[in-house]
Amino acid sequence: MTDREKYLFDIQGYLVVKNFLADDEVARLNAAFDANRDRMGEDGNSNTGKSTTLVGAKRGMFSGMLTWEHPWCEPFRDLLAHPKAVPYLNEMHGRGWRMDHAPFALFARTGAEGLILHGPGHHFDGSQYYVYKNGQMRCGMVVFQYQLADVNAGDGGFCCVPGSHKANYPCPREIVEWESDQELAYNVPCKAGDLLIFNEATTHGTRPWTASHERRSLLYRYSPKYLHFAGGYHQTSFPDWVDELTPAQRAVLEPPYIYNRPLIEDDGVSVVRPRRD
Ligand SMILES: O=C(O)CCC(=O)C(=O)O
Repeated sequence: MTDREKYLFDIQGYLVVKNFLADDEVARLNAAFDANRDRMGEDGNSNTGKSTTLVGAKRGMFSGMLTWEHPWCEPFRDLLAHPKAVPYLNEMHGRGWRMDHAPFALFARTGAEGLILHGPGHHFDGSQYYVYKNGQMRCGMVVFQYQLADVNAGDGGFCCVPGSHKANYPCPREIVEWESDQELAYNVPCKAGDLLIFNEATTHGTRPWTASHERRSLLYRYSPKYLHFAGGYHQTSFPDWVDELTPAQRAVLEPPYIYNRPLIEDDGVSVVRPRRD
């Protein structure tokens, strides 16, 4: 993570890493979704509150991609410990972090609804936070959102209030519901292949999708090694398919604990198991 990236993430609460995925990685992920279109369900997290501006058709959602049959699961498994992502996670969480929730993808067509702004705001929440101490940042859960289609300014999709991971006052309801000060909910432009990283403590949500092309965003969430935010892979025994993963990918699926934990080195491949780190 460069000094520029650290600065931007620190003041904004989010960061765009341009051209993170190569064209062939984007193509493999999109091909997997296209081949499994019938598995798309409705967004289970739909919440527009009492907003009149966020309403629309339900968004599409994919989940369970890690368990799809070969070859479709493969591009999703490759993202678990992507060698380019590992240095960002080591910087944000310190060494030792893990996948939180199962990955899912948000798809939207013109007229799809938005989602109210959320995030802990002024409360200290031990699972969603941002702190800077002793020359280093530490984050609660962070989200890696891979864009598989362009998001132009104003298209809709992910939005956030930049800098709000350091907010002191609660976000007023009319802003949460996108009824006032709409420009505050910044719709972050990206190109297909870009990676948008945001801290879950940054006030964020979704703006209704207005573009004629489809929204395709793929989300992986990571928490520090001692923390689990939501249900998912916090099992004490792994499912059989985990044997097909590399040691680094398996390390990402470990349950929350510290002592004798497998830690992924910055090269994204080597795994070490120090007694304490
Ligand atoms: O990208 C989006 O549409 C919103 C995602 C979101 O709210 C979340 O990941 O918590």
